[in-house]
Amino acid sequence: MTWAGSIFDTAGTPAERIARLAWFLIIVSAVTYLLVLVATGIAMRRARARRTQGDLADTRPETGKRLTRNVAIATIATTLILLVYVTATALTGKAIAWPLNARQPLTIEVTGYQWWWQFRYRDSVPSNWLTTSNELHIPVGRPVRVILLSNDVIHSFWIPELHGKQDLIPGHRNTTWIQADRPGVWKAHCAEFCGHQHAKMQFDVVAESPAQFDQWYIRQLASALPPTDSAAKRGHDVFVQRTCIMCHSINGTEAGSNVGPELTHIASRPSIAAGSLPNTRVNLGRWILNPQLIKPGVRMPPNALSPADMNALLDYLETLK
Ligand code: HEC
Ligand SMILES: [Cu+2]
Repeated sequence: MTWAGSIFDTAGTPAERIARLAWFLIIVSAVTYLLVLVATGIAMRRARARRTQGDLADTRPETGKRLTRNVAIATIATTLILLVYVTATALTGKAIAWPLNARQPLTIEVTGYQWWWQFRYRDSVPSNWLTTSNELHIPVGRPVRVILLSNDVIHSFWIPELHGKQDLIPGHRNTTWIQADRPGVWKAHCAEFCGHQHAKMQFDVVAESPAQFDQWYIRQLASALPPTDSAAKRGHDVFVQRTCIMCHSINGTEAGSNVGPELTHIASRPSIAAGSLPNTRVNLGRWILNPQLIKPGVRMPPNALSPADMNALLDYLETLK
């Protein structure tokens, strides 16, 4: 499992403004903290110097006046700093609001499931709506409006390089937006504890050129090709005759259930089980045999397949590019 990137390694406007605010708060707070430490140190040295002179309490009137003045200055400075913080935070909030003049935004509906992600790309033509799982592709330079929904409990959508966190709440529609200003591949996380396997609820984010994005989109929209060789054909039969069909969909076959992730193009994805494992043949086999060993409590039952059936099934899944 790889940990997500950094909020300081920004790739888009909202994240960049948030990082700027974070640096501002960190630096001003650090300097303030150092000044307080220095002042405390000076006060302690003075007190000790007085004690060694046997002078326990300094009761001179000018000392009292000086102290009153210093405390007043410090109080005013603290209030001013807090006001500056509030203003900077409000300005950042304004700067990262959805740009009303956004041209040709892409709209993606994100639904959180325990413990995986479903992405639905909206299009003005209904037959061009695309449903994928656990991998989010976006075109560089285009604003993406993200509608956040949940199928069960509260999750949180977080791509550190692109924006702050936003909750996915059952029965409620939240929205946020992202825009990648440079190409990149990132790991994103669920950022709200959502049960046993919350830590293994990640997704891959790929920001690519508009042309590459369009190519990806067209490929994903296509139905799965019917298997050609005999092993893959047998694998297809295993898939539709076993329980898989109750929970998964593969466009172009009779499998059309949405309990688990969409598998039409599973072989094109870099990872499986919501970013928990690299998508290799061995990992796919381990996962299908007993997903409970990889994500205990996961909503997919073990599958005691014969080695021949398993190999055929893996051959078939590998054709789903
Ligand atoms: C009771 C429902 C159910 C059944 C039956 C089921 N699955 Fe799953 N499957 C799921 C769920 C839910 C997930 C997502 C688990 C997670 O990552 O938390 C999943 C994940 C997967 C994944 C990983 C997908 C990804 O993008 O991460 C593959 C591959 C998969 N299942 C294949 C199969 C195969 C093959 C079968 C039949 C042998 C099968 N499943 C049977 C519910 C099911
Ligand atoms: Cu979650």
